[in-house]
Amino acid sequence: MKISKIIAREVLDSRGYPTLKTSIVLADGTTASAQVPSGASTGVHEALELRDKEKRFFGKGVLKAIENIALIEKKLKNLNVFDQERLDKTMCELDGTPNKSKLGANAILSVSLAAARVASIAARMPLYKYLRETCNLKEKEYILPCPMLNIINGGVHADSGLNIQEFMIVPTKQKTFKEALQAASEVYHTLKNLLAQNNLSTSIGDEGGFAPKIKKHEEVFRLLLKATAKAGYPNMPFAIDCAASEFYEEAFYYFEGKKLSYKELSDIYSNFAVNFPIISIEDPFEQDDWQAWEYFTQKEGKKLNIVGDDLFVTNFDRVELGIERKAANSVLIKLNQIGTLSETIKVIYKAKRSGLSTIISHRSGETEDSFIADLAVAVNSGAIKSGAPARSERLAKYNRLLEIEAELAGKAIFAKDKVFKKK
Ligand code: 2PG
Ligand code: MG
Repeated sequence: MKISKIIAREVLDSRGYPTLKTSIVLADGTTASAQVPSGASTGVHEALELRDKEKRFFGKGVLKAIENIALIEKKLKNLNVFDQERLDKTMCELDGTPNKSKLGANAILSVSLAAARVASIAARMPLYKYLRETCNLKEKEYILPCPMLNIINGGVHADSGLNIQEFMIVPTKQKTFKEALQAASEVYHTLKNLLAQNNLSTSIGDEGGFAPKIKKHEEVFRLLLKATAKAGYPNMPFAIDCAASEFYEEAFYYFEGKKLSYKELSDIYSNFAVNFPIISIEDPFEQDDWQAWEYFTQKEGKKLNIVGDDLFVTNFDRVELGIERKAANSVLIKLNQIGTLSETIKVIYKAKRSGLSTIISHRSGETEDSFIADLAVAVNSGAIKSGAPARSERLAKYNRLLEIEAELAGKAIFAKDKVFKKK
């Protein structure tokens, strides 16, 4: 089936900043669109998100990226929409730069995702099934990912003053995705009441988690312990995303008002993991502080999931280097860090083949597009993080997974704790 038209528009994301919504029309009139998310704690090695840098929207307009869609349309018109790899490769070649800085990774990704979605409709398949078939994935069963829900927001996602960006609950003990989401929602609302009782703010950050002004990270963990117990889920594990590049400067980490070496910071993380049920730590160190990553993975990698986000930026070469150096044991996967679906899938399977687990992730700036839910099921990622169980741009992904689980009734397994080192 041939592509006949590509149309892009500037729409607003969950933070109220511009992003692209791109539609593809096929020769028989079938049409579908995709929207692109945007990060705040972006890694320096990510593909380039093209912004206008003009007066409108404080420089964040995406009209130049939209103009580039016309160039992409010229190249992709009349190509077979079922040949995802060729479409992605053609766009990469047209761009010609290592970080997609000519056309913009946002422009390219919007087309890449819209192509997969419209092709799935043309093929009369649910998106997760289409992705599995078209990308030649050899997975046999379907695994519903375990959600990792960010219910306290810190770092650059909120003004809570906390260094750690995300405090997540991970409902690994439930039998189904549906039960896991229910448990998370009950903990979330219990936490809200606890915060209010303690005269702490219940306003929320970018990913729907609460953003109370708390100075000590330990206090947050204690609140989470109380909330999970009170809600009736005393064994629910936690995960954190430190996004440490944000509090690093010239070889030191500025954490809770102290200047720390990576070894000192490692000890703090190790203590957190001894005192609280933490099973996963993302970006504990700066994106190029390889020796810190190696040291910590050597020390804790058998017990904890150590997740590279800014470290790997969903980039094949960086993941390969990370595997060689044993710098982490898990890879965070974000489509817009690299810019095409095919490259993302290549990275996922590189990680899997090397024994690293994968977590499919949203961005802090999101839209109602639920593509990552289907992707997580297609590749059996085992885990997904999409923020709190609140705000529709976060729920779009979780709700889509509810739908997929129901559709696959009896044929899908819930990942639970399979992807985590610590049970
Ligand atoms: C992260 C993400 C998503 P951002 O650091 O993992 O939670 O944040 O999109 O701002 O990079
Ligand atoms: Mg992160």
